[in-house]
Amino acid sequence: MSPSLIRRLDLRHDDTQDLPRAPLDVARALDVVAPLCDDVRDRGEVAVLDYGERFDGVRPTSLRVAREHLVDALAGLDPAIRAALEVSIARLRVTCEAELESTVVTTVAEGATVERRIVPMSRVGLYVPGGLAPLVSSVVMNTVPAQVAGVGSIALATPPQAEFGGLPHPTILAACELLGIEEVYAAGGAQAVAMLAHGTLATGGDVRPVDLVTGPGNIYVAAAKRHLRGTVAIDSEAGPTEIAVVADDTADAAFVAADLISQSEHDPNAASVLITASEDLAAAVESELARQVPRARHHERITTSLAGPQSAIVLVRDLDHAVEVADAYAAEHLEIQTADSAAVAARITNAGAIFVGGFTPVSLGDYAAGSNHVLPTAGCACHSSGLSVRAFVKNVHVVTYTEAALREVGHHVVALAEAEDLPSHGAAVSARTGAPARAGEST
Ligand code: HSO
Ligand code: ZN
Repeated sequence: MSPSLIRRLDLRHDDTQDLPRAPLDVARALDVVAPLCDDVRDRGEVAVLDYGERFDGVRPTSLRVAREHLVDALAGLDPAIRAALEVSIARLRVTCEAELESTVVTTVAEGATVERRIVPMSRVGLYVPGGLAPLVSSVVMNTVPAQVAGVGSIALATPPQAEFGGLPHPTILAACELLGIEEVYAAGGAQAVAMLAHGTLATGGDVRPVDLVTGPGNIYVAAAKRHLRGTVAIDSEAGPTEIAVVADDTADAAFVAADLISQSEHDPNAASVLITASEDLAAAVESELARQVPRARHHERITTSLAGPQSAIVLVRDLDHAVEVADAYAAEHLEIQTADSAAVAARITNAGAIFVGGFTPVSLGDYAAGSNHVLPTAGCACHSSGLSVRAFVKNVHVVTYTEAALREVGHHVVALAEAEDLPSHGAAVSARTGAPARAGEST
């Protein structure tokens, strides 16, 4: 038998071994990315063009993509791709509209209200990677929640392509036009994130800085987001794709293998992990991989991804152990293909998104499930969420008390202010309620 395309990691008797993880070190990439971001801040568009020339191999005549290129790209779009994009947009829009939180007014006591007002971000920057493939679906996944949230001003950056004379890929431009995004920049990588965060007004350019940068990308994009957090808000760090599948004997090995391959197709650094207690399934998936991988168009990068230390078939003791390992791994995408997939899914706490049952592959979610595919990677799903309308809004508490309502609670404020040795805080209340001010306080 030929050697397996993917290693096995047996945790049945020793589960102290490290889970498969990409050997990517965002902190190390910061050494390169931090000075690059500062250079973009200091030299503006010329620096963005310089880095584009170096990393993307092309220097566009203009960073801003002229509207006519967007219009032409949509006119030239294959009708089948347009139809698919329209379905993808419509499904995601339905989810986003349903998930948009509304204003809540709480009456805390008579005459005392706290309103949670939902306010969209004013201006956001969306990043769409070029990488090994033009991720047109990422245009949809970034844009739709921003638009549904009510963001007034949207800029989108995506790498220039030498093949298209320094313009971004035409399908990406077509999707921008379909979604009504007019401010598109042919800028990629960390330099694009820095350009969006700092803007270029201070260096004589036209790019206004944004309040938030979202979108997936490679390790340099992730490092730039980490470096610029604070200058701008960012969504989660979404690095190379990961899939974990929790499966038992009832799973279809051909489906499991196809799904592992689908995400390995993205990137030699993509991670594919099967978590199972069944040796039979493990063996069946190994032979399915051996059958399916050579037929795949991108078999080289798929083979590299599967063979990497970030990928493995993880053998566990039982389903409980599988849930424990899946939670510890905190996959970007987690599929559950077990006898009662919904019950297992309900027990998972850490995952970017969970795909339940044999007929819900990750690639459905990548394009047209109505869910978002911009998700936290590298274990960040234990503290971060995937992109949604929530990322594009802020909550503002609007507090309103009548005089009577302030009188009712005022003495409690005074007491707590005293406890913190901040008596002037109490005095600001007493000045209104007429309660006697303590010696030495001004009213
Ligand atoms: N699986 C990727 C998203 C994507 N897949 C775009 C295909 N196109 C990260 O979630
Ligand atoms: Zn994908």
